[in-house]
Amino acid sequence: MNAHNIQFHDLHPTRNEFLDDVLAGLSRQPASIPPKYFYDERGSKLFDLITRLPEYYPTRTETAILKANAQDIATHVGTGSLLVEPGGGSCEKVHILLEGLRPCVYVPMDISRDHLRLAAEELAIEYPWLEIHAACTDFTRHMSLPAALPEGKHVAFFPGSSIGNFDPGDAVEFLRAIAGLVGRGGYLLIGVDLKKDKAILEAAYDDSAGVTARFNLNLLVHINRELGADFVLDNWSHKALYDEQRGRIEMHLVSTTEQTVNVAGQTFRFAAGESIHTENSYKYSADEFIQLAEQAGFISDKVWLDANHLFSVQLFTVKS
Ligand code: AVI
Repeated sequence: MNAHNIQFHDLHPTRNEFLDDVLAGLSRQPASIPPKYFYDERGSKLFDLITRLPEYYPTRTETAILKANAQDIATHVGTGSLLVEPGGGSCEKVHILLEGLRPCVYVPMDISRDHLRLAAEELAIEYPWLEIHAACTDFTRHMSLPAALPEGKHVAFFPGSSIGNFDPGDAVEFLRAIAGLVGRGGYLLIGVDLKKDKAILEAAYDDSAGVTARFNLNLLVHINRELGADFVLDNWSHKALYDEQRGRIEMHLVSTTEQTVNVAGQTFRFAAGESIHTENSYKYSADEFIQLAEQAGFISDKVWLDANHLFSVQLFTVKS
């Protein structure tokens, strides 16, 4: 790698944080594990495959919205900003914005170290005029920027409806942290998946090729490898369902048999049919999401939708 316009900041969570989260999650009734641990190297690759599945409409729809409105977005936001992307591990969608926004610095932050490093290095070569500070960090815990960045208007880019993976109360907290990060005069450009027909949603999270199932099960592979656990993969199956009342997709790993699992010297019992809740993916109406963001100190500036109203890209400014 010979690009000179890139710096890498490693703030990766420790093995202890991972272990604490898994032990606490498995001790809960019902058991749950935070979805951020999906993203080891294989998990990140599987997620990239998910984004290209025919059933998984969010990525292609959001990409189309961004492409169709890149100029309008640049007109609203202006150029020369410091562009921050929490969770920007694959640096993929930002390509669409870079020419229009011409940021002075781009700061992708992601928990998946190798994935982030590779993507940032490729981006640095493709855009030699762009200064990149890639930060390997768990942005759900530490929402702070690497030191020594240039001054300037801050723009946070949070695509992919990753905000849907937070419970609404946590989403408000997270958005409040982003508002603090970008400060007065700053912007948030965010992708938000919209409420829609249950069948479309459930197919998106239980695809016919079984990629989402592999992604879900890979969480156990990650835990086995990193924490020395002994989950037997054949004893677990993937389940995704849409809870209309709560407006969320739930993903679970269901124990297919009565079994015990050992993690770092602790034993957990699972009955057949008992599950580990691995992810929520909340869906909002455009107005519901504006109300949520208002609670975090944002004001809606603009909402862009696709023709079928499957997905929204929303621009917010910080309330002064
Ligand atoms: C990253 N996140 C927005 C995805 C989602 O749609 O909630 C994660 C995912 N889980 C299963 N498929 C995709």
